[in-house]
Amino acid sequence: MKVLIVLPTYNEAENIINLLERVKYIRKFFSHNINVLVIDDNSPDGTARLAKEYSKFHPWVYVFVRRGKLGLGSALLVGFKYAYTHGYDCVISMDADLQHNPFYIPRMVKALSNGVEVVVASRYVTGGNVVGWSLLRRIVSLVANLYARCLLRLGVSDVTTGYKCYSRRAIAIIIWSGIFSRGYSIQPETLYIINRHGLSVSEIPFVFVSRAAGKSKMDLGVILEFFYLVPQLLAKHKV
Ligand SMILES: Nc1nc2c(ncn2[C@@H]2O[C@H](COP(=O)(O)OP(=O)(O)OP(=O)(O)O)[C@@H](O)[C@H]2O)c(=O)[nH]1
Ligand SMILES: [Mg+2]
Repeated sequence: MKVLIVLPTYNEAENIINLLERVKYIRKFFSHNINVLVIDDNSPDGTARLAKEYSKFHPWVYVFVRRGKLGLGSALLVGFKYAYTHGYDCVISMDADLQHNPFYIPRMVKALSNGVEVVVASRYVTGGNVVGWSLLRRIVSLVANLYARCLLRLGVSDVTTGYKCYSRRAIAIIIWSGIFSRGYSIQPETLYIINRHGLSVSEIPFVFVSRAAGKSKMDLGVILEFFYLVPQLLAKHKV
């Protein structure tokens, strides 16, 4: 099985090498071939330069730099298209800030091999958790999650997590359906598309840790955009 990790980055210079080293460790013990595609939006802190340096000595790392900050959703879509056209069987979307521990990758890929089309690393199932978030951040996340879940009628506990594993078939359907979100609403959007097409989804418990380094790109604008865009997904994906 050919696995691609899609890593969108914006100002993650303090995290990127640490994360790639963790992936390197997992690769040693994993029977499948794992590559990484970093999609950087020309981060002013030099994330792309660091990733490119690393890729010179680690040929399983590819780096794609876009001209400016074009959004998380559009970065993921670039990664999905790359994975599809390059024949990957399985695609993992992951944040580059060490909140998504690569330790979960083998478990996610195994769940996918058992016939599921999408595996969600879920903070909100038994055994999952969020460590280190303020009360306000927890409330915002829970409300956003509940809002998207109810509006889109998704049977998944955690619809806002960015840590997911997709089969080739799921990726093909997502690309074919088109992604409307430029930003964070891509997380429920991919699940909505998958649900509309009747593909199976499973969740594994996942412990999310708050950022140790670098700045969050989540701000009030991003949150408001999320709440504004989610209802529009209903009209965009009618199938
Ligand atoms: N290429 C690209 N990556 C982005 C963009 N916005 C965010 N990212 C990356 O997407 C991932 C998620 O963004 P975060 O800022 O960590 O969002 P979050 O995890 O919801 O928020 P925190 O918990 O505060 O970290 C990180 O790897 C970011 O660097 C963007 O516009 N373009
Ligand atoms: Mg993050």
